[in-house]
Amino acid sequence: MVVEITLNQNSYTIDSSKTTADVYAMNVFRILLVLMTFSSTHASTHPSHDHKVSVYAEGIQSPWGMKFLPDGRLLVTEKSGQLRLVSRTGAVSRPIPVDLPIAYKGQGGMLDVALDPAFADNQLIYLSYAKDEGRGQSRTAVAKGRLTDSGLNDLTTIWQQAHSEKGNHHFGSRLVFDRQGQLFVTTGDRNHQKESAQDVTTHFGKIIRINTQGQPSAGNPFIKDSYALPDIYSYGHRNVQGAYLHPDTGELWINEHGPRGGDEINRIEAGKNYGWPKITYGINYIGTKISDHTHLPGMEQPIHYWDPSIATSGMLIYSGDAFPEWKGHIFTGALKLMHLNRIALNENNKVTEEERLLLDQRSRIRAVEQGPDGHIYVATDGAQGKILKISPQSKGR
Ligand SMILES: [Ca+2]
Repeated sequence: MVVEITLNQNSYTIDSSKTTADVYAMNVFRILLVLMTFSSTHASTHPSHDHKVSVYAEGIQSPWGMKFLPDGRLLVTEKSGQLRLVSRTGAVSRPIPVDLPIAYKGQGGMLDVALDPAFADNQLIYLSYAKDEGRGQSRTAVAKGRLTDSGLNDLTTIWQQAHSEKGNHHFGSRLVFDRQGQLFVTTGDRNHQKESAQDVTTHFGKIIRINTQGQPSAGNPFIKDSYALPDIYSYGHRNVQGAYLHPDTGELWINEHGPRGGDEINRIEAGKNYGWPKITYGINYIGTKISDHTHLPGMEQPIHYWDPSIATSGMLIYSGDAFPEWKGHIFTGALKLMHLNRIALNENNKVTEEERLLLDQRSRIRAVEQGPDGHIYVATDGAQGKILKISPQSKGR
């Protein structure tokens, strides 16, 4: 049984079976929480690590993806189709133009950015974007280019979804390199194609794994299957807008938007089916059912789900030294419920703790990254987007 308790800007979730002893322990825990809330002048720091929040950079238009360069500058995508470089002191560069056919509408636009594993030598970057195909059609695509002092050059699209679709919803899309130098691309079901998330002859609702030329990675699960698309790594996803390589295991972890209820965190394994829309913890926005099932054979259960949906975007599994108590914790941006969500897991990947950070910012959180200093950097959505920096409160740091 999962019990969520929301108190004074903090939310705690504890896992428990239904034994009397556990219910008793849970009640004691609840009472302790209430006491903590009333005895603390600043309850939002409990049980959290002490931290402070500052504005690192501002005036960025709808930041979507960001990565730190080896020299410490932060490269940020703007959804409308430019890049910005943020200096180590937080100064924001002029827009760097990106010459791609970007469908900037609704959830579409320029999306994520990844650095080539050999970026320091080759200056190559990868951009995901909603590609405009005309007549209201678009598809998720990935481009590759060279970022130099003169701008972004040699730009070519190396991968795109096999089919385009109408509408402006559910493009994904995060870009993450694995330890073999292969690139994960997350997609969405484009809203109109939710049944296609189960169909391995389409790229709707899939996680893709390609090499730096845009070709299917050797060793992909369906590469010898003449029926399935060979670049598919996993399927049955709705709209994956957060992804991170686990710092301990090297596995891909993701978050995905559910419908009304049912946003999920998933640990991705090659060839597996994550269930959408056959199984879900959510319902349609108008209140009607999507499926009678939350479990079915052959379909993976999420590590965690949120009901109500927080509207997930961005993901970080923390591995720095600035916040020792947060090592291994999962940070997820929340668009709709406007916070940075922190989750702790035990050794069996069961959620033991949940906290909502940055609630007082009242901002939709789009992206989260760990800085070279181990501090946590968060991009807020909107025309006047900011990069917020979360730093340890303790003196001497
Ligand atoms: Ca699922």
